[in-house]
Amino acid sequence: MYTCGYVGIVGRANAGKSTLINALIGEKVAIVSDKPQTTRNNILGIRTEKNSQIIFVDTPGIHHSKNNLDRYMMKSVRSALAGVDLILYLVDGSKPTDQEEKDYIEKLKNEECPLIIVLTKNDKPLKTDVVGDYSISSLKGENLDILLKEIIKKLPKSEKKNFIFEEDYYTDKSVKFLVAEYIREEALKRLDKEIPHGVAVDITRFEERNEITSIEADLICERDSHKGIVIGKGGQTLRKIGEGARKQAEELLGTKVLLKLFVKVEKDWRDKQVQLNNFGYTDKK
Ligand SMILES: Nc1nc2c(ncn2[C@@H]2O[C@H](COP(=O)(O)OP(=O)(O)OP(=O)(O)O)[C@@H](O)[C@H]2O)c(=O)[nH]1
Ligand SMILES: [Mg+2]
Repeated sequence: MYTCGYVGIVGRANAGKSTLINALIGEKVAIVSDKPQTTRNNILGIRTEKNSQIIFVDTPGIHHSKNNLDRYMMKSVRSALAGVDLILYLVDGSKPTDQEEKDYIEKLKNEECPLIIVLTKNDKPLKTDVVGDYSISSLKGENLDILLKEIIKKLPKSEKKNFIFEEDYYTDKSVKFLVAEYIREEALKRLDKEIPHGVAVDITRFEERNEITSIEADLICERDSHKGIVIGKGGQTLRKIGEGARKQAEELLGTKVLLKLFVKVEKDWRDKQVQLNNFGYTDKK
């Protein structure tokens, strides 16, 4: 018997969705940060074993829609849920859960799609009163094996091999997309307050020659005042963002990487219709 299917990972911002996907895939397909709303696009993480292929759909965290970026992100969540065979709803177990989220979970229970409720971060003290089916720690790898078994049990089966992706694929995203995301992650790590949500990355050059990949990218922020903060004193912040992203890109690509970053200001890019297709990463060429 073969198993293959889509699993939508949903939950509030910061619940640990992307961290879980990376842990289950064993590769960094989705960036992680302690700031809410890190993930902006639906990203597939694919785990293939001998008799099973699980396609995880990472989604932006659920929240109220404010601007076009928010609305786009919530549309991503809905479209991810429309096509899946199973929903994993992640509740941050280390925080009290508000009524709004509890209502949302009740709504999901009434959907036709099978649902597993997972409490995350069980390496920290339990603060939620939501009753989960599983309690995991992606950081410690705790209970991930039993969760995986349950996921496989609940996905569609067939006599013939029914895999959707080639067996060595672990994401649907290009290396360019991943590098842009790594740059955004390094920026999120080093920026505070409102700025992180206003940062997008545009890869303007990506060339591999003689085991060296030359990459140039724009870090796009919303205000002139943000530009100075992204660059930092004597260019220090930007340099650190670049160093971190270069290391991650070298690991991904297996080549030496030369990375040049430029900071640009595009006012209100979050509300611009043109960018609605691919927030957080633009690929104009
Ligand atoms: N202690 C602990 N922290 C975790 C665990 N899983 C995730 N985190 C932390 O929780 C924070 C948010 O993790 P993400 O994986 O980015 O959360 P997300 O749900 O994808 O967030 P959005 O993309 O913003 O919706 C990060 O600081 C992670 O390191 C865990 O098992 N234990
Ligand atoms: Mg995420």
